[in-house]
Amino acid sequence: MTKYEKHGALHVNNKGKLVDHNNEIVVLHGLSTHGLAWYPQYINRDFFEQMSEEWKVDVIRLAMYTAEKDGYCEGDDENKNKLIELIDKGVRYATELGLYVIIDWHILLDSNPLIHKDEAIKFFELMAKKYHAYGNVFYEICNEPNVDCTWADIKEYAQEVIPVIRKYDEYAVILCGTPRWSQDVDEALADPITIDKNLMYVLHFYADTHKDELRKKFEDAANNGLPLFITEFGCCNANGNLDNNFAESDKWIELADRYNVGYIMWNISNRDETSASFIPECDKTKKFVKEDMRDACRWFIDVLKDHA
Ligand code: IDC
Repeated sequence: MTKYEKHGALHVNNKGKLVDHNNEIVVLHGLSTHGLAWYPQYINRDFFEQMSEEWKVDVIRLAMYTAEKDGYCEGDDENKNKLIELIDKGVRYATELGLYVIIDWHILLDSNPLIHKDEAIKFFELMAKKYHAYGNVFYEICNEPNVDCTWADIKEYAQEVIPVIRKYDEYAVILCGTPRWSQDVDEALADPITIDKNLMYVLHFYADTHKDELRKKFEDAANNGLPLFITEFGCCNANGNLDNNFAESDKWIELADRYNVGYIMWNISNRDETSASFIPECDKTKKFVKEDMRDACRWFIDVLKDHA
């Protein structure tokens, strides 16, 4: 039985934990796609089934870039429709297989979510209209605000996007990125968003770059009841490449587990980079075996199995 089959729709309780209707804590673990436009081939049912049944993934994050490479806000309507269809497929397979699924508005090059706020509002209105009856869908409204984007900017954006989602979808959990590539959860803690209770704040780490200093921020926020979700992490450098650091990765896993915070690994692709799940020579899209995988993917499957 999958976690979704067991626990159904989740919400954030008054202690900042993700819980089911019995107030039982539910911690989700899974994988993130690379950009949907970059690697659409991995959105297939057989692979989702393997992730669920063999790898013990509970949640899949559908990362849709807004700016980079056929990003949602850069391309034409045809491109938009292609991306919407991919999300639809991803949500459908996840639902059929009893998985939770995150629809991720993946800002990055467009460092401030206010840049594409109007597009985001239209997008999330459409998503919420489509998926409001699904208990397994989460909305991640801005991946990683960065450079000079402030918490005030993010808050302004969130306060406009959240009510649009809530107009159609009363219950889904909403995930909100934080400043400096989703690290500065201390700023969210100091000045939280108060218009919605079913909201979690996003922290991302790349274990060979982000160490004790970021773990301290995580811990302070968690100890103060801030709802946290690690919707993206890597074992390597923050550029998604260079060396893995499994000793630091283990410290992060231990910490997240201690606070019952879920985590999702970047990325499902065979791109020539350390954070990719599969080696570049592997052009399969399903039925993966150990030899197809990079080190971090193998490491994470062991983590997932330990947690299942
Ligand atoms: C990276 C991809 C890489 C791509 C790049 C685009 O791994 O293939 O060329 O984005 O700019 C993040 C981002 C995530 C990054 C990842 C690694 O959310 O989009 O993916 N990363 O750099 N935050 C920290 C690291």
